[in-house]
Amino acid sequence: MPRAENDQTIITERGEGGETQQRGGAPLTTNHGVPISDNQNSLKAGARGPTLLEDFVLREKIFHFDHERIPERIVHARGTGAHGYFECTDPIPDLTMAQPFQKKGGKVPVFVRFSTVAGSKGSKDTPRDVRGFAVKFYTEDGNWDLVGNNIPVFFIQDAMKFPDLVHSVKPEADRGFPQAASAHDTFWDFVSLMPESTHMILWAMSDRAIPRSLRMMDGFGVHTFRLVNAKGKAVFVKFHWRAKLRCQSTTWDEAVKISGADPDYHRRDLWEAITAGDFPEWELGLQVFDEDFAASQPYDVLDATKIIPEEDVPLRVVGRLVLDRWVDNFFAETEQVAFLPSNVIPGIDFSEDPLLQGRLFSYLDTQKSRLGTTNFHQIPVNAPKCPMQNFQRDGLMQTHVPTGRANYEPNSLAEAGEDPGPRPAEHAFRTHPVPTEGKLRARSETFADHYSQARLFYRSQTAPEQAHIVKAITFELSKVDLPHVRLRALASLRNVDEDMAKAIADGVGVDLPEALEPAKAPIDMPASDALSMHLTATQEPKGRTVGVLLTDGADGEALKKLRAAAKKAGVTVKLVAPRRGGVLLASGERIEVDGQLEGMPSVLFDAVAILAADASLDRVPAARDFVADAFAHLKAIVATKEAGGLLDAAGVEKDAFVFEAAKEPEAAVLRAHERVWDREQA
Ligand code: HDE
Repeated sequence: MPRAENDQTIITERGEGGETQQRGGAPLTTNHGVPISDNQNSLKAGARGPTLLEDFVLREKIFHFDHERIPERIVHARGTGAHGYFECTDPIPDLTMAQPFQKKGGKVPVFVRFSTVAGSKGSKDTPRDVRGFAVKFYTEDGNWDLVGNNIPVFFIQDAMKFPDLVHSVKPEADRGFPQAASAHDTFWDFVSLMPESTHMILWAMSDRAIPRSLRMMDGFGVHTFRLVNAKGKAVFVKFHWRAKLRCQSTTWDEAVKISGADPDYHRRDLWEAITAGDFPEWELGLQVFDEDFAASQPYDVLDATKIIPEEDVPLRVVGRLVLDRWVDNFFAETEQVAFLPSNVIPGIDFSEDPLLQGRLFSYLDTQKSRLGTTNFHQIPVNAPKCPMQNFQRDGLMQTHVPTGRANYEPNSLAEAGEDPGPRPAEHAFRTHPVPTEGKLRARSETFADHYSQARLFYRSQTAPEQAHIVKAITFELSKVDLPHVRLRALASLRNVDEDMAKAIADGVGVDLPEALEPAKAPIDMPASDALSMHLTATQEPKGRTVGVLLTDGADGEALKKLRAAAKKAGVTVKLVAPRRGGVLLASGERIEVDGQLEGMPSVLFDAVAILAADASLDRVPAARDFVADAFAHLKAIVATKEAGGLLDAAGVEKDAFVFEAAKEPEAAVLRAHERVWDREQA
C-alpha cells in the first residue's frame, strides 16, 4: 500500500530467524531505484541453503562497499574541513581586481580543510607536524584556492626536491614505521644534507607544530604571489591568516597523551565549536610590496624558505574568514575536496617561486589519481558556484549534459540560429608578463643564505619557546639511530645559534662537531616579536575549555559560579566524574556529566577544577593523573579543601596558579588561556 510521503515512523519487528527487521520511513532502494523488501537476509536456496548469484541486491550492496575507499592524499592525508565565508573589511581595488576584495562587506563562500602532513588518514591529530590550511574561495570569477600551511616557510626551495623530502619523512620504506613522525633516521638524514631546510626545521621543532586547536593557529600562503589591478599593474603579496583566538600550543607531553586519549582531538574541537555556534575566525592580512623592496632585501622573495619580517612590511588586514557550517558528509566534502594552487582568478597571479611553480601541475595531477577522473571539478564541493562553460566534453563520470552541437570553436552555428557556445572574455584571467632569462637548470645565488632567518626565528623567541625548540630537537635526534646523522644535524645547527646547538648536543649526549661551512655567511637580522607565539598571545580565555572533576556531594555553588564566569568569557565547561551517569550534588540535585574520569583526562582541557566533596579520589590513579598532568602541563588548578590529599598525591606544589575552590572557582576560567612557564623551569 502506498505510504504517506512524510511518514517517518519506524516500526521494529522480529524476523523468523530472530533478526531485527525495521519498516517505515522512506523506501530503501537499490542504486537504480528498485525498492528492496528485506535488508537483513540474502537470497538463498532454502532458509539454510547456499546464497544465489541472482541476488542483485546483495551483490550491488557488497560491490559498492568493496569500492568505498579512494586513495588517500600522498601528503596531508589526515584532515578535517568546514564551510564558511570570507568577508571583505577593507576593499583594495587599487591593488587587485580579485572579486573578494572589491566591496566592503562583500562575502564569498569558502571551504577550508586543515590537515597534518606526514601521517596517514587514520593517524592522530596531534603529532609534531606542519598543519595544512587550505582555503577554497568560490568567487564570482571562479574558484581561487589558497593552499597554505600554519608555518610561513617551507623545507625546500625547489619542487624538484619534494618527493625526496616526503619519502624521507614518511614511514621508512623497509619497515613501514614510524607513522606520523619526523623523529627518525631518514628524515634527519635528508634535512641535515639540505641546509636550506634549517629555517623550517626550527619552526617545525617549535610549539607551532603541536597546536592546541586548529582555531588557535595562523595560516600562511607561504609563497610570494602577485596582485594585479584592473590596469594590469602588479605588486607582490604574501597572505597571512591571523587566528582571532591567537596561537596557542600544547606541551609535547600533552600532545603525546592527547593522541592516546582522543586521536580526533582537533577535529572534535572544530566540530564542537562550529556546532555550538562559536564560529572560528581568522583575519586575512596582506604583506604588499613592490619589485624595488624585493630587490633591496638580503634574501630573495621568491625563496619559500624565507619570510618577510612584519616589522619591515606590516600586515594590512583586508578581510575575515569565518567557519560557520560543518559538512553534511565527511567523505563527499572533506575527503573529495580537491585544492589546486593553480586555481587563481583575475587579479591574483603567481610569482616565479620555483616551489610554487612545481605545485601548479602537481595538484591537478594528483586529483586525477585520487578522484579517478578529469571531471573531479564536477563533484559538488569542487564545482564553482559561478556559471562555467567551455568546450571540454565527455570523460569518465561526466555529469553535465550539454545541449546542441557546438563542442568546438571557432564556429558559425549562430548564423544558423544555433547556440554557438562561449567565447574568451574581456574580464578574464591574464598572466602578468614577466621577463625571463632563457632555459637553465639552476638555483639562483640569491637563494644561498640558509641560516640568517633560522637565526632570526630562534632569537625572536622567548626563553621558554627557545627551551622547547631545544627539547624538541634533542628528542628527535635522540630517536635517530645513525650517529653520523645526529652529528651532521648538530654541525648545521651551530650556524643558527651556538648555545642552542650546545644544549642539544648535551641533551643528546655527544660532543659538538665542527660547524658545517655555510654556503653564505649568515647575517644577524633584528629580532621580530611577531615571530613569537608568547609575545603575540591572547589576553582572554575565550575559546578555551575547562574540565571540572566532580564527586557525589560536590558543592553546586562553586560549579554555578564557575559556569557563570565561563558563559561570560566564552569558555566551554566539561564535567567529568567517576561515573558517566553523573553525580549527586550536595544540594540533592543530580547532574549528568560529559565524560568518565578514565576517558576524559585533563590533557583535553586548558584548566581544571577539582570539586571533590571528600577524599574518595585520592587513591584513584586516573584522578591522580588528572591532577598531576594538569600541573605538569602548566595549567591553572582550582581545588576544594577536600581535594588536598589528591593534590599532594599528584605532587602538586601550591604555586600562584593553584586556587581554592571556596574562594575563586572562576580562576579556572579566567586563567584558561595562560600557562605558568615558571613551573616548567622549576
Ligand atoms: Fe602540497 N601537495 N605540495 N604543499 N599541500 C598536496 O595535493 C606538493 C607544498 C599543501 O587539504 C597534494 O590534493 C608539491 C607547500 C596542503 O586537500 C600533492 C609540493 C605547501 C595540502 C601536493 C608541495 C603545501 C597539500 C596531496 C612542492 C604550503 C592539502 C593531495 C612543489 C604552502 C590540501 C593533494 C588539502 C597537498 C604536492 C609543497 C600545502 C601531492 C609537489 C609549499 C595544505 O599534490
